[in-house]
Amino acid sequence: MASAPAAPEAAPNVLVTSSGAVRTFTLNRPATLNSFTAAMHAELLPALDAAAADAAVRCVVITGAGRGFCAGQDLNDPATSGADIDLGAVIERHYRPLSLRVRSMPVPVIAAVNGVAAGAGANFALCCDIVIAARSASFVQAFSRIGLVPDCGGTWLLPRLVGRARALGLAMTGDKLPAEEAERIGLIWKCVDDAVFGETVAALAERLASLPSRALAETRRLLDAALPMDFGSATGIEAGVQRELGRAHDFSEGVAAFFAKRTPVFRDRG
Ligand code: T3D
Repeated sequence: MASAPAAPEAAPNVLVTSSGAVRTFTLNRPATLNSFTAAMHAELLPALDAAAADAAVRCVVITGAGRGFCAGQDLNDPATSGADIDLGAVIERHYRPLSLRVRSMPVPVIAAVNGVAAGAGANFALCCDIVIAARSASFVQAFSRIGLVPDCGGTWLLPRLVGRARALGLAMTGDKLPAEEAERIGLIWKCVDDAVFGETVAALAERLASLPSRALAETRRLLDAALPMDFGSATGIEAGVQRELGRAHDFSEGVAAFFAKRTPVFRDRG
């Protein structure tokens, strides 16, 4: 008896590719500007966990398929509609673990913002260590337009990145901020012409992958931890971490390479 034709496989919501030590995650729901669904979350978080656990990965890149980066929560997803809707549970189940995961990766994380980033999509990008955007991209704190507050870390990130006045302006109006302006006000690291976006991201990722991953992850951790501290406490923590890094491979390798006038080969990872 002839077997039934195999059902067509659904496209993955997140494409995962590797090039050398760089792992790239491409949000892959272009018809809705890569907005998040429960299914996409179910692919993305374990994939990030796997990258964190893989010693061969030394830099992570997150980007979007098609003309958008990510339009935040998919407003058609069943989790966000219905009488017994509990958005707090959605945040606790998906966005909070995702933002915490990104901010505790043992390697640097680049948000390569190829197009519009809105709502939780914008703040997901801002959670990353380095945000690089194509000139045609934009950032939208879309929450106020639908009666919500910034999530995915937005309330913490925005005032720290751009100050209270701009944070409130962006969050209350929900206005679209062009990438060039986002760079000018310090919301993101850099905005580059669309024509060179891909190659610029690839070069940056490769460069970050060659740097001492453990020291880079500790740098992020200390910068975040120092924000609410006084100067004395922050310098005390610097001393403790520097003590540990000073005993690790990458420090002796970096110094040896400096004197030998050669490129260092780093290998430590948090
Ligand atoms: O669970 C919870 O709700 C709590 C968590 C909340 C976190 C959040 O992220 S809340 C914020 C949710 N996001 C938004 O409100 C953004 C909604 N989208 C927009 O405002 C605009 O689409 C953009 C400013 C991002 C881009 O505008 P534009 O003109 O470039 O594109 P478009 O035509 O509006 O969108 C293109 C298509 O994507 C369109 O579908 P169509 O008409 O071609 O069939 C549009 O409906 C769809 N789309 C865009 N964003 C979403 C979406 N579909 C579902 N959910 C979306 N968020």
